[in-house]
Amino acid sequence: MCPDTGKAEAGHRGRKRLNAEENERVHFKEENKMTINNQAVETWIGEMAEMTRPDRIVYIDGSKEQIEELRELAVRTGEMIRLNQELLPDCYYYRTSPKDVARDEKRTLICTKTREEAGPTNNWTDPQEMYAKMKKLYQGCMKGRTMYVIPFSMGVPGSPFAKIGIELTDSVYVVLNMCIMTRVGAGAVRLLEEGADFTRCLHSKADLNENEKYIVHFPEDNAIWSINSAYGGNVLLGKKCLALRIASFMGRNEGWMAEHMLILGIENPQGEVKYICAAFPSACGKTNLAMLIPPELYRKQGYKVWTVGDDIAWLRVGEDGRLWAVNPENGFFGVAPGTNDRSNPNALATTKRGTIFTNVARNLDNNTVWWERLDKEPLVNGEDWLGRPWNGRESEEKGAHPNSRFTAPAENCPCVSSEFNSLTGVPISAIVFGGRRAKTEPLVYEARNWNHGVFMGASMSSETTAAANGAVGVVRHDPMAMLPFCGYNMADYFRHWLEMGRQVTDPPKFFHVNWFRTDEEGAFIWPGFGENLRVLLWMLDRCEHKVSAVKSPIGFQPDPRDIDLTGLDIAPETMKKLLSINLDIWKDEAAGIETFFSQFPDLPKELAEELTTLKKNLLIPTANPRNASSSIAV
Ligand code: SAT
Ligand code: MN
Repeated sequence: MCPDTGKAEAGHRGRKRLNAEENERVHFKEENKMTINNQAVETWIGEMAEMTRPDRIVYIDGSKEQIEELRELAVRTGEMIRLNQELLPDCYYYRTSPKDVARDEKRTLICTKTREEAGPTNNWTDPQEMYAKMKKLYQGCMKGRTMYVIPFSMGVPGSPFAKIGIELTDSVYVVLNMCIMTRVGAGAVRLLEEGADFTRCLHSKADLNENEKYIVHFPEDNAIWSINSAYGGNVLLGKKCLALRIASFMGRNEGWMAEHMLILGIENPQGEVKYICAAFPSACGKTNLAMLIPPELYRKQGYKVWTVGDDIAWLRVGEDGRLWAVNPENGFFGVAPGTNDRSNPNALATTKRGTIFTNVARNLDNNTVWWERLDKEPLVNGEDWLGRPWNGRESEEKGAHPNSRFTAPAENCPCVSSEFNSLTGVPISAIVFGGRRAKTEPLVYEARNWNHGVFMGASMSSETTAAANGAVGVVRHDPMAMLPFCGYNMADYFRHWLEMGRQVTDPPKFFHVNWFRTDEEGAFIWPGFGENLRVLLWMLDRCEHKVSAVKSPIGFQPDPRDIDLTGLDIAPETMKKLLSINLDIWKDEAAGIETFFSQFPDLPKELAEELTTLKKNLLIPTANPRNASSSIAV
């Protein structure tokens, strides 16, 4: 932004005035001053600065030096704590305000011109009304602060999948997280200078007033405004806000899909890799599945699992008629509690360098971090996530918040895929839907075809978790795990899925899984974690037509003998139980799906037909009794 490059007036005026007021508390080296030669960018930054009135504006280039200066600044101001640099090099610790610990779905809005465009599952307000309300809140909110300008790319810059954003924020924590989670700097700037459109992301922590907290999407303007929060999902605007809500809207208009899915590759002993996408709601084990370590038996045979992504997949139909996926992120924002050497050694290894830990407990003996189930040794001389002295042997309360997180660079991950930075992505063989269901859902079943797969995703339910504010453990419908992340009317979203199915000539197969089925005592029956590979391998065998399946009222199921249990202490009867379907429970499930669907006046007819088929298969009388045959449609 140097004055002699002849940029837009508004931007320059704003910038000059701000420079005059510049406060020299932080000194950034001259070479870190960037330019973004794009008039729309300049004008927008000028307008936002005019409204929020920061003392100074700093452009983020993503360089190591600049990141280091910001870390030092955060330590000096007390915003972050530098952790033990021998044990955890370049790792930092951060606490949010105690009431700002998760995504806030009630305060997240989709502001399209009409309410109908946002649909019945999203919070909606008229965009002009919301802009007016928020402009008042943003007025002067950065006075005395620095506004950071973060040009970033979701996806590898230059890939046909990539989308560019610029986030303006007054939070150093946000800058440092964005530098891990997205590709910040030169690549994005180059595309902006070539005239790329960009998502206008504005964030201010303001005064963290929870009554004025808003995370607002204006999909028609390609803009996101967030205020009064400093928690990840509400403020790292490249993530859920851009890469899911705004991207799902773009995808519908441009013919691709943005999904809440992990992407993993399974390499067989012959060295062939097949890729799977899987959608699970937040905090249901996506990171663990994405970084799965094969059980020893399989490792010895030569099986390997490679991580492409743990949270978000962007999907396009390739020239070959297959579905191709990229992970638009560059890091992992994973749930810390429960991550350990047994559950996910790869994730743990990923957090050992360059990681920001948020709301975990701190070990005061060695200035490292701790969380529930990290190890068997409870932390004795610690500080809990609220900063209070904490002794895990004595305290009844948790040391780490259940939604405490690590923000870790993907490049640290021991099993990161060689395709992680691929411009074209990876071809997808199977799409998996799943959630936490204690009883209803069997371990695994397969859809009959694409439309049935879409129905499977659209009718998904899961128990709520600590990833969002509100009650935990309540079963709710969460289609494709996108209920909190779909940026437009969910009925249109289902329609878009069905339309994509018409374009894919070599489609993946669809499966539904449930790792969380419990016995009479409430204990999980299936061991989960690495053992889940056994179920994934059955799926791949199905994709390659190597194994048959059994017809059931809800889809194809494995013959229990076809899931390899070698080396596992699971009796064949237990496997039968895991795969069993209770028809009475399923009749209730079908009624629940019908009620959920009834809120969409223009539900695609294909989904209504799939529901009718399910009801027929469950022998529920349907409107036309002549159709209620006892034959199972599979
Ligand atoms: O807080 S995030 O939305 O980024 C993580 C999640 O809830 O999946
Ligand atoms: Mn997620």
